[in-house]
Amino acid sequence: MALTLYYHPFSSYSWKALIPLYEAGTPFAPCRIDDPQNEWKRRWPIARFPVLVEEASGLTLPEASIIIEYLDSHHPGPQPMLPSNPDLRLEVRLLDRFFDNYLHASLQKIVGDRLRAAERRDGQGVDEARAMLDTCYAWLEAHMADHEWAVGDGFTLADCAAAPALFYADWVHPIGDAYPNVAAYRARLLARPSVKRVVDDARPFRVLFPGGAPNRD
Ligand SMILES: N[C@@H](CCC(=O)N[C@@H](CS)C(=O)NCC(=O)O)C(=O)O
Repeated sequence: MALTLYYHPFSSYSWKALIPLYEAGTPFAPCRIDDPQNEWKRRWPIARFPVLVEEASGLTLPEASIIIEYLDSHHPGPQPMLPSNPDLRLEVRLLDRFFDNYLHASLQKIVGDRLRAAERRDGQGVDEARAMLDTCYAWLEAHMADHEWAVGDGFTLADCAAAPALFYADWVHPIGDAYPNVAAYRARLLARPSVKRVVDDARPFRVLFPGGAPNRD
């Protein structure tokens, strides 16, 4: 069944959907959202990406977590992204929400603020986002003390959410030495071939990072 992924190589949420596609080796047609021919906004007028389309049926799936859940049930790879054990599955979903709603949303707030005109900047919002990142790092530091991956023994949806969130969060609000378990988890994620691939494919775009990309990773 032919799949098209509307995405951008530098986009953190696109990485979240690309990682499980690469993990499973699932074939798909990549379609960049800045390609003027693309149908992305007609398919999803909310105009966020990634969006996955199953061409035969026209099924249109926005939201990276939903895309991953669909891939896991219709194009499964060797490593299930959602475990069959209901308790573990619930924990995976919880960690996925943690990474998206608190970590990823906070880093997006900081990056988004850098794109605003100076007089429209939201200093209080950015301070709150930085405080939330500190809270997230502290919570994750304790959580990762006895975990290799976010949940259970294997790489899951929660790790797909964690990889882009921690990658870019560290750029705008460094994890530093205070959170060694978080830093080690981020390094483990970056060493995984599927994650390494999205990071490498995005290198040419680093010059576009608002505020400048650090010279590492
Ligand atoms: N909740 C969405 C968030 C997707 C999202 O925020 N994508 C960013 C790119 S990383 C985007 O569409 N940015 C365009 C914009 O904000 O206008 C998901 O989980 O896929």
